[in-house]
Amino acid sequence: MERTLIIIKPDALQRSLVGEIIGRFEKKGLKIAGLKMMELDDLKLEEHYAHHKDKPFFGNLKKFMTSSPVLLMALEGADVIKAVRIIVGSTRPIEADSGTIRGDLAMTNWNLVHASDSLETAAAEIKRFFAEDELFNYNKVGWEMVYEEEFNKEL
Ligand code: FUP
Repeated sequence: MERTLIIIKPDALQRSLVGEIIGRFEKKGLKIAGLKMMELDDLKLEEHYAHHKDKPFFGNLKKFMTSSPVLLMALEGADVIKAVRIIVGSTRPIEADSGTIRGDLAMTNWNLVHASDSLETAAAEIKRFFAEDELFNYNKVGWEMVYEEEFNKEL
């Protein structure tokens, strides 16, 4: 099944929103395939945000993303990349829909979470932050109640 990469950013840690954010993904019915804490450095950020490297805000973005550790998560589920982007909401929290993490909990470019935006990006981002043995395959109780199709395959 598809996987995506989530970064729970320094503002989420500082504002005690880690549980709230992970809870929203869990409640949706997504499986946690990997989870860890890390201090990002400039090198990792220049790789991760390569598309922003020459933008005027990049210096501030690096400063923010290195201001405390972050949590990294690999989430698994059918169409998980799309599902997670919807849960996270638009990049600019002020424009993000109510009900999304950014829409409900953030106001500025300090927008609490990063989520991969395509299959290709997700694969590269998971590889960037997780070693093979940090990603787990396991059966999740209740999984068949979320994934009707998986269940019906067995009938
Ligand atoms: P997203 O995929 O929603 O995380 O959005 P982007 O890759 O476009 O942006 C990455 C991060 O850069 C955002 F989370 C916030 C920051 N950013 C700014 O600080 N200023 C901008 O004008 C655009 C993005």
